[in-house]
Amino acid sequence: MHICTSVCPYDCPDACGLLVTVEDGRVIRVAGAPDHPFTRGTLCPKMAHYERTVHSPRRLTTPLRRVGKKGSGEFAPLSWDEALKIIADKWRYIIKEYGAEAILPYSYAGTMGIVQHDAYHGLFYKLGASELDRTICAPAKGRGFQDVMGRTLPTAPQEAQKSDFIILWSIHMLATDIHFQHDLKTARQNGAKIYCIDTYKNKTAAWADCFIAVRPGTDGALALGLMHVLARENLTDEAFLAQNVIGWEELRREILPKYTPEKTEELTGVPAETVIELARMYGQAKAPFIRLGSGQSRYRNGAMTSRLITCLPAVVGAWGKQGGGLLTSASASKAYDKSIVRHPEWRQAGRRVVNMCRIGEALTRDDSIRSLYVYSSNPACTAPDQNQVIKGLSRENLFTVVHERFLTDTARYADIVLPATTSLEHDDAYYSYGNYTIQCGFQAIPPVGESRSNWEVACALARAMGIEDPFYRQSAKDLVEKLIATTSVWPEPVDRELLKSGRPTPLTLPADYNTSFATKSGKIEIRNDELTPALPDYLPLAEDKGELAFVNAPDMRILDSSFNERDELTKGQTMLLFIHPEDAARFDVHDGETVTLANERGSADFTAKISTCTGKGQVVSEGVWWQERVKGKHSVNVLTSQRLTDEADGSTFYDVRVDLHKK
Ligand SMILES: Nc1nc2c(c(=O)[nH]1)N[C@H]1C(S)=C(S)[C@@H](COP(=O)(O)OP(=O)(O)OC[C@H]3O[C@@H](n4cnc5c(=O)[nH]c(N)nc54)[C@H](O)[C@@H]3O)O[C@H]1N2
Ligand SMILES: Nc1nc2c(c(=O)[nH]1)N[C@H]1C(S)=C(S)[C@@H](COP(=O)(O)OP(=O)(O)OC[C@H]3O[C@@H](n4cnc5c(=O)[nH]c(N)nc54)[C@H](O)[C@@H]3O)O[C@H]1N2
Ligand code: SF4
Ligand SMILES: [Mo]
Repeated sequence: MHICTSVCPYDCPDACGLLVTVEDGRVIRVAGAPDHPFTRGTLCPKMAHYERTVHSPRRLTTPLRRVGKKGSGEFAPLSWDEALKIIADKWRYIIKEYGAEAILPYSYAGTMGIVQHDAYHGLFYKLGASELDRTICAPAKGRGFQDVMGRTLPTAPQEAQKSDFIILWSIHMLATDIHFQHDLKTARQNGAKIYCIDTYKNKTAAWADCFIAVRPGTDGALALGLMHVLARENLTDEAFLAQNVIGWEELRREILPKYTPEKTEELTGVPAETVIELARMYGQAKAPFIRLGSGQSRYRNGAMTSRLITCLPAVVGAWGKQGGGLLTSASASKAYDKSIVRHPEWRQAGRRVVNMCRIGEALTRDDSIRSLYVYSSNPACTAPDQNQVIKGLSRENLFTVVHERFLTDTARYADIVLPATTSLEHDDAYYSYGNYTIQCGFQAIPPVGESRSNWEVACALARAMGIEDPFYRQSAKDLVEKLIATTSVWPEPVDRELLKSGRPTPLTLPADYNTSFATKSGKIEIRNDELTPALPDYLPLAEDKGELAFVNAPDMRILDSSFNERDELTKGQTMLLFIHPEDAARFDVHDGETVTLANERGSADFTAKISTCTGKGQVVSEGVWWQERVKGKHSVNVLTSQRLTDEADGSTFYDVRVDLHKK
């Protein structure tokens, strides 16, 4: 028996350090690594038994070939050599008949490890395949921040320990960034107040000292209302603004007069007196800290909303104050030079680019995509407009390959399924996007069954397609070592011996990282002349049809669709629909009844749960569930749309309206 260090590979901002106990080539226990500076030895309930995912009886252990109808899940095993030959033959034929752009890769962050995440990029560039714009998560949040702050590093979470006023803004911290709790508890012990702004009262909101409910997609107006009060009550930091900020005077003069507390109430549903109270708390705090999640960015106006919220810390001079600032996503990934795995120089000019949020449209518009290669993602479940995605995946003339650990909803539509390793069966280099820590995770056990890592399959397919490049003669470990070498350019020296040893490695932040601003002008750009409009202003959502707003939030038991394989984690109700008592009375809905939500894209069944956790006119459901775990035939994404955000072409999962019918 021995213990190895590792990293949680999932798409979660914490990137916990792990201690993995191995006996006879099997993982028998997984615990948190106490030496991780942010996660400090604890894990979330999902990962506390990661060994149950690694050794799940549901793991795919051999390549499979479809023998039934697409979607039926009927497959027969075949060897790796046979599977690779079928794929290579088919691709050669497709390239000859339709051109290489008829092949489309589709992936996201099933694993956050850089080598396995980016393993296939070079292969598809070399082939000249269509490219995927990876926009499904929250690019609009990043863009909104960047519009104001440029490349300034967001504030480290541990800074919040010294804050006296913290806002958890559209982040379900107890589900999605659970370790931030440690920092908040320290702040709280020192007297800090913690506010939560969300569209419904989830467990994080209940945990906070005060919950403020905002109407979906209207946070931009709330940020403007707060700035209106800050200006009116002289709670701004004029010295900081004069020295560090461009455009404050114009914003104050031209935009803010419109956003009185009363107008803000009308737009956001937040009572005028609450807007005033929140502005005073924020303006009077010595070191206010905002932790901004992604909820507010998944609307048509998501980038503008994020841009407006990003203006707030500048107005009160929170930057640079001990304990103050704004954390959107930590930029620890910048410590590595990912291009050594990705090979952007192999990209071929003029290739078609498909936005992954519009995969449904791309697969159904015409037959121009002839082969889809899916890895590290489950679009049949997690992509918007599920009916259209499934229509596309059902096309008989689409040759679909899915490289997966489990027979997901997407894998069921594959012609060939390839078994993938878990993070404990391969090597990789990781970073966190919620704190400034990086770490490597090395193989702890042999691959389960015949599973192979993304990197191994990318190498095998490159060979099968006649791509003879020395790049593909390296191991994943070689690439990890090269990535470690690239950390030499992070602003401050990285302890590379520690990184090589597989232990959590904190990134030192430059002393002035939150007082000098990495924008073109060197100042915080409330006015940004490169944008239209140059001054930010609220973008209202145009009304769609549908009586109710539908928010589909994260569930604590699963992570996107990952962990659906775990029966013990997913027990209890799925597809629960929170509905306000007045709406329940209006629709004559009772607790526990089955209700159907429908819009122009489709319909899904839910179990009604009458609750004041949600507001009037808005229903909420948590989790993105596999088909086998849902009540009727469809999960939430049958209702979500392929529409994109105002900037950065991001997803708009929460920008949904529906009608409700009783079953
Ligand atoms: N347990 C668990 N952990 C996860 C995930 C998961 O699915 N489950 N997903 C992982 C991934 S991929 C990501 S990107 C992160 C996401 O982590 P978060 O940023 O926390 O999650 P979001 O999905 O953006 O939703 C956060 C909150 O935004 C709220 N919200 C929705 N619309 C609005 C709005 O208009 N205004 C405001 N103020 N709030 C709104 C939702 O109700 C929800 O409570 O979490 C990661 N971790
Ligand atoms: N309705 C609604 N839909 C959403 C969201 C929402 O809040 N509401 N959230 C959205 C967000 S923020 C995101 S980021 C997306 C994420 O959506 P997806 O990218 O589909 O992520 P997961 O559902 O976690 O699926 C990841 C898959 O990768 C597989 N995998 C893990 N490791 C490896 C590996 O090393 N190799 C290979 N080949 N496979 C591996 C896992 O088994 C898993 O099935 O979902 C989005 N979808
Ligand atoms: S899912 Fe997140 S909180 Fe849970 S162990 Fe992984 S990184 Fe940590
Ligand atoms: Mo995400």
